[in-house]
Amino acid sequence: MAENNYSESNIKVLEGLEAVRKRPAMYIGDTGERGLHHLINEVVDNSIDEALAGHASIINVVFHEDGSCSVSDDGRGIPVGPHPVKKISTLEVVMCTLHAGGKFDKDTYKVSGGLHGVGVSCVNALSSKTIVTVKRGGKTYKQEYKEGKPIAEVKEIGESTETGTTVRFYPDETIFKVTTFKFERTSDRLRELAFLNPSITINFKDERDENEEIFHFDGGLKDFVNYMDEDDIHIVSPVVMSGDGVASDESITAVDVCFAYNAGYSENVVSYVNNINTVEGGTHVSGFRTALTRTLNTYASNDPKLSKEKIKITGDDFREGLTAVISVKVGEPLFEGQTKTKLGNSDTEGIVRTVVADKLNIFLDENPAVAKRIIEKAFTAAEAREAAKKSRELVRRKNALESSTLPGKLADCTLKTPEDTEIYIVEGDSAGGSAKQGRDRRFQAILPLKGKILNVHKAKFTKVLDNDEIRAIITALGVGFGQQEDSEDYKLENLRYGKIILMADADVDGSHIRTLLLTLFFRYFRNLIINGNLFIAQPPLYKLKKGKLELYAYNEDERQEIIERMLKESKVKNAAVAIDADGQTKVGGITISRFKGLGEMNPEQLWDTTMNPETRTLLQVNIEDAVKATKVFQTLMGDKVEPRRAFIEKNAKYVKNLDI
Ligand code: 0RA
Repeated sequence: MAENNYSESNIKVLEGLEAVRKRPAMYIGDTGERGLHHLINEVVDNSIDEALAGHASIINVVFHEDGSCSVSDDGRGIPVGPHPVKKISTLEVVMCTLHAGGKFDKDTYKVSGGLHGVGVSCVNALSSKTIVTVKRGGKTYKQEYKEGKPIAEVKEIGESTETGTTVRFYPDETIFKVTTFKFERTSDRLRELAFLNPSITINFKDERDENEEIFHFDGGLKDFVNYMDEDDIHIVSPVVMSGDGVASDESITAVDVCFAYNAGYSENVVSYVNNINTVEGGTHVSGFRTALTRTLNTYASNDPKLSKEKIKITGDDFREGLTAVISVKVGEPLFEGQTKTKLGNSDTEGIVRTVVADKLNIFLDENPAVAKRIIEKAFTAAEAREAAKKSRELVRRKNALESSTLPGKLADCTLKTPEDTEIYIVEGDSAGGSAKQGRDRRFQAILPLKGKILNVHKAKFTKVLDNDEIRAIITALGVGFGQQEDSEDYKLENLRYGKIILMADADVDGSHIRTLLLTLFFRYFRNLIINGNLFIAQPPLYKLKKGKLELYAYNEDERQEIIERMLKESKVKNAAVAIDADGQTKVGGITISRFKGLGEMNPEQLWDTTMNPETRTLLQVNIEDAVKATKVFQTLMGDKVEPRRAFIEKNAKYVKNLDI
């Protein structure tokens, strides 16, 4: 049988893919929902590469009713003939060899990612079944695999006048914790790819519920910036700057940048290298920032009307209200940083700087009215900054120690080693009091906050700095504060606690406060999120009491489970539900009470349910997708009311899991 012929020639290959099945997390990050959706990215990336090489323009992604996902393109089709070195079909080599992908073809545009790029063979290895169909040279070919191993040779199954590749895979249920694909998670990434690559059309269809989207954006990055700012009003409409430069290894670096200004005060810059979101920034981002500051400053100083003002405009002033997308294509990218999402190539900085400076100079000369608006906006920012600095200096002189002492309401822990310690940022004085009594003071510090904190999306930088609650957070954390993740004022090594835990009530007010705090961290302490320091405490929603036994439930399903268990143990059938005078529900002798606020729990209960590392659950906040986070905040906190209402209505039931 064909299978026998295969085992021999493929021993090495199989070893490679067995390693992927043994340690999937090493190749795709994790085996949860994120890893599952990573499989799709991996396959789509191959089709995008084929499109960037100029051979494909349409990509179809389908979620099938049987739980599989297929990705097809109208490219050249993966070659099916014998591989020059391995002798077996090239298709089989691509599908069953680690790192082969489409990337061994030296003539194609080389786009190798840091996060992706483990290849379609990994997807194959982690699927219970994969079917590849190739249309090429007038014929249609097919090969099928089980757990990454071919179950037969490549077969010719018919004729075709078209060309292209279809990969359909069934994620392995023995490897992934969940195997249900989520439409939103995939559509966000596909939309992003369509913005970044305007020559491509991506059709996305979910056959499980007939959901369908077509992503094609002729405007490219301009459309992307408009999408990011869809809930804000533009003062300066999107400006596009594109060009290229030669890198030190003589490959071409392509640069595409688009920026706009909205009426707000925060900065929204997202960046990509070879279509990968560089959450931690890097040389392409610093090249853009330097060019923007220098070019705008030079322009301002040449203008006699503007130069008579004595205030110096800084980079921060030019970034208030800035929304920008930076996309570069680099031959051999070096990815650095905590999550390998920071570009390290030093020559990229100069290339981006030159392209942006040249194109921006031309734009400013041709559009003096727009230039004037940008400079005036930056001047206003600079004036506000200077005024706030003066008032802060006055305050500081009055109380010389003020900025270096820890806030009075911080109950610090005794241990001083950040790896062991954590700080709870708690809403409200009464909950703060319970937390102070309930904590383990050796390693847990408590910082209670009063009422609602400032909405930093709407506030000027200087106003943020002057807010007492925010100042208390800044001094307690000790890392400094900055608009940028690489800001000079920002020293991660000075962080005083390894875990920062946000603790708020489980009601609407609590969720609002949590959103405001998340906005603050997202805007001004983004490094702490990237570094994995930020968490959300999960207080229980219900207490169930039967006689002496008290149990806590964190959601409705758990509540139901506990009730059923308690009823079964006491052999009660058809228990009647009653609501007593304090609004507590009683079922068969079980009293069910809903915790409205943290303040309702006594210190021991708070420790048992929410603070004891042995029994609590913490939700780690991660920047899965910076664009999505930016959009969520923009919608929740932006200028326009209608989209905010629509978002809240649509997501109300998910808000408790808000994961930025
Ligand atoms: C290697 C060589 C050639 C195309 C591809 C790989 C290829 C790979 C994928 C993966 C998904 N879609 C794809 N489309 C093409 C080109 C060889 C040639 O025709 O010269």
